[in-house]
Amino acid sequence: MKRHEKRSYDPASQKMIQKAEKENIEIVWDRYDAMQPQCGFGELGICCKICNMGPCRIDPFGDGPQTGICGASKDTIVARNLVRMIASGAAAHSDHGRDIAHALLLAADGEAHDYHLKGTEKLKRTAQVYGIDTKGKSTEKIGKELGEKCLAEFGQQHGELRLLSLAPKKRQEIWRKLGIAPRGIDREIVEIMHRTHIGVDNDYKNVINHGMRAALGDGWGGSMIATELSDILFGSPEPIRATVNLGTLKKDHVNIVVHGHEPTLSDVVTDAVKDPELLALAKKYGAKGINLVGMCCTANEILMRHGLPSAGNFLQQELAILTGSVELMMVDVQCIMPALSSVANCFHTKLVTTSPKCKFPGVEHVEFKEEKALEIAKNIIRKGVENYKNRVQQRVDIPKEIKGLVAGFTTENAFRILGGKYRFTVRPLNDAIISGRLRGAAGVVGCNNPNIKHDWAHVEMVKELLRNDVLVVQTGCSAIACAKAGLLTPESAYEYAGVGLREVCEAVGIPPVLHVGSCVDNSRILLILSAVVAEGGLGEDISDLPAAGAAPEWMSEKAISIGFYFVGSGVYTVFGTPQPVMGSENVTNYITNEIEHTMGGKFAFEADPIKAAHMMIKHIDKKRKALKLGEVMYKEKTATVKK
Ligand code: SF4
Ligand code: MSK
Repeated sequence: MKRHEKRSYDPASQKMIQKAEKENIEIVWDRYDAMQPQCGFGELGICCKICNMGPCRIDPFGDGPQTGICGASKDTIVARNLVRMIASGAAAHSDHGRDIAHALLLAADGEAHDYHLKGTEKLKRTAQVYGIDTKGKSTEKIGKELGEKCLAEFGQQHGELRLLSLAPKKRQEIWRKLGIAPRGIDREIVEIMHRTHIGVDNDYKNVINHGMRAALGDGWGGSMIATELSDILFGSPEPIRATVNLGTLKKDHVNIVVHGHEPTLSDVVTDAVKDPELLALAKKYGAKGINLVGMCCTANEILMRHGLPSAGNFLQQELAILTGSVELMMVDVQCIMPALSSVANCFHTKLVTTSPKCKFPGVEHVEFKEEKALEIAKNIIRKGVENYKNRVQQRVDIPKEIKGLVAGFTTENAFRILGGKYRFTVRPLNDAIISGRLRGAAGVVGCNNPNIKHDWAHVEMVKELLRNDVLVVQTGCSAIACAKAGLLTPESAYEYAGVGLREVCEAVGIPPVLHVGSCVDNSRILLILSAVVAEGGLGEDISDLPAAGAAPEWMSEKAISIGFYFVGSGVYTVFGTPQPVMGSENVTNYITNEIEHTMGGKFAFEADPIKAAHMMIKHIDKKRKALKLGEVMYKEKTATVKK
């Protein structure tokens, strides 16, 4: 197998990897190779540099030191490092949620004229959860009260986050009994930093249980606030057809890529590119128009709400620039590789940062402010349009690969669709599982990582699940990976789904894989699971459901936080490569085994996606048995999957 084929499963990416090699441009896989062998202590999680007596490291072979200079055991060191990853991941998601709440307040106050509260139905429903009396109040007044209440939850010191009340009652009781119901979003993150300071918490289970509390504050707090308030501000997504992969870039258009996470900028950019003056300017420079595409989770935001194309996922950010066709890439926060500036320097591509939280040395910064959103967005687009004249057409090389997909599923509309046109109910989903037409459901989410062939694990895992009648729900870069492989269309049910799943997809006209958004939108999956429990017939808690989760190509600290809030909500969750815990048998055993007795969910690590899919299927079958459900309806498979 050639090098580019080993690096990516996606033919479009393979072409750009070859181009990088030919033109001697260093990209992420080259840096990954140069980093080998990677630090074994880091991989095992047994290096500590929390204080200046260190750095300390535990000898994994037992010959050298078995504690740090302060006496911290490997269990303590591993647990502390792990929960610090949760702190960072939860902080990233939650800060995103905070920014959306801030934008909602500005919009409600009339200070951010370019935003309007579009999701009025969701506004009322969410206001109710927060105990806001909506009677006789204007949309703006309700929005303002809701925004204030959500913002207050970041610094809340006592009590519980309001959105926890959306979880099944039994789950809420588990959290209370274990003392891990999050009090305030920031509070739990700060407490991680305190507990993991030199000389504080050295009981690994106690450390991890608090990490779980902070992660729950992400899933049922910061991330859920981000999702719900985004739906209120920008409107709830509806199923929508779109396209994906590098082939969405256009040879004869000004190509603008929005990359990062927060929809406050990208949403307004979707309006800015329609500006007649900018379109005329693009024509003046010889382009046929302005082509706006997304990258990573910003792609998911504009894909879900506007049907705009996604040029690719995490490992394709440099590859988009390598096409030579990108006039401008604007970035906000998270998953933006520092290497982008050097790759952009090899082409005419202009890189523009927009968040005060994410600047690059030597890269133009145009600060985004909600109060002047459209004006700033147009200003940035103009820079891209003006850069078209610098494009070297001979260097343009856009892979032809492009695939259609249907995105835009949400907790609410997935219910409506599954329940028929006018009903908001998951009854048909529950019935399909109870009857055995569907075996169960799985959430497959997360990033890419050069330590696994790009997209391969996502695609193969999902195909195997579909083939075994498991309905798949996706977010983030995982959804983009499967969309590129053609799995996110209703038609794909004929090729990939087992007989039962295909029947369900045919009956309701949905793809076998439901794309529910970006990484903060994993909170939608929590709400879908809660709705399935509430509908009845499948147990009393999320941990009773024939369901499982996976992050087969994870890389970010956000993925760790997501994993922990799923396990803490009762979900069996399989990560591809292990979390950095293997240096402590105790911590590994705790999170992959023991924790199930208290939380109802646990982790597993398996890099082979087919094996991992079967671990999930086995778990689903175990839950079916516990619920006394019969066997799955159809034994024969319709699709054949190449391994
Ligand atoms: Fe070493 Fe302990 Fe300091 Fe960590 S906290 S660096 S183990 S002395
Ligand atoms: S962008 S967190 S690589 S999913 Fe959300 Fe993708 Fe993972 Fe970033």
